[in-house]
Amino acid sequence: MIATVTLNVAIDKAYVIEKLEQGTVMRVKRCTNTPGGKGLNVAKVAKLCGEEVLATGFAGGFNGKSVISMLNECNVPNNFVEVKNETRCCINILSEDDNSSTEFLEPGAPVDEAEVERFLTVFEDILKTADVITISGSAPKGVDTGIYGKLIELCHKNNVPVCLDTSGKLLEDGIKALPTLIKPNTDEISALLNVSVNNEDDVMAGAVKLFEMGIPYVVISLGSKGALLVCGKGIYRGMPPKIVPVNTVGCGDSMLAAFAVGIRKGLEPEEMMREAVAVSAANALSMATGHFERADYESILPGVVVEKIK
Ligand code: TA6
Repeated sequence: MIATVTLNVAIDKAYVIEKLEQGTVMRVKRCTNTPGGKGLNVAKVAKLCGEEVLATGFAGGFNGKSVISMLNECNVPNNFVEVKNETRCCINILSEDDNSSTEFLEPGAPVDEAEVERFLTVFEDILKTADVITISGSAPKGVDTGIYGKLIELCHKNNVPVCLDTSGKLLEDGIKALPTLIKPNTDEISALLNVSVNNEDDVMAGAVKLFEMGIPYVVISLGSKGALLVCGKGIYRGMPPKIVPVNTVGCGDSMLAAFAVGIRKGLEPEEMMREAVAVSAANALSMATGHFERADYESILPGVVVEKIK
């Protein structure tokens, strides 16, 4: 079972409009509401990959109840700590004229110490049955930036592999506990290592440095250019076939989900990379965040190229 941690759950609202024009009244052509927050995208995608999942974190208010009922409707098992403040919304404006995606991510309402303590108790219980843990995204106010490091240490104590996908101080503090896998983007590598990252050589050098710090799998998502993986068996590069994306929100989360599935299955790095690139690209063909159609995945998979660079 893959348990996904989302401390900052959201209702993801995607609005399709013709053209984004500031200072005007825009009529939305289509809108979708899906359970959001990076970790919930991971849970949804891991389930679509055929895995048993359990989503956990904080959920509060009417929005929190609505997220839980949407997860129950799509049969995503969950065990959230109910908090008193309202779960946030994240808006994604999809403009048809230029195919752009503009996201507005609310910070999320604060949680208090007692709620954090309740979560840690729930998390330690989940560790008794989880095969892999994923920890994704931002955290609400009231949560110390060392929280992910604390969760990772609990995973190590229980011999459960743990994948971390976050940014800023949460990532900087989290990697000190040496998670099994991280998936930083190029800006996050630059901030973590205090180096400039201007080309793929810089990206690879940064990923190798993070691997040499003791993180067994370092994945760098390169968007439409695929992904890079540095691990104990070498350096791999995965490339998707050319596709016309519909909504790229959730692609990074989909990639993380596929790597977590690969770790749970004990796949070889090459296989892990192939699956992750195909799942991430298939997510880009779906309007909903953290979703892919099996047919899209199956049509993309044969076109994925994975090469062992070192
Ligand atoms: O990556 C996409 C996404 O998960 C959206 O679904 C939206 O919920 C946002 O990112 C949340 O990001 P955060 O880092 O705040 O969890």
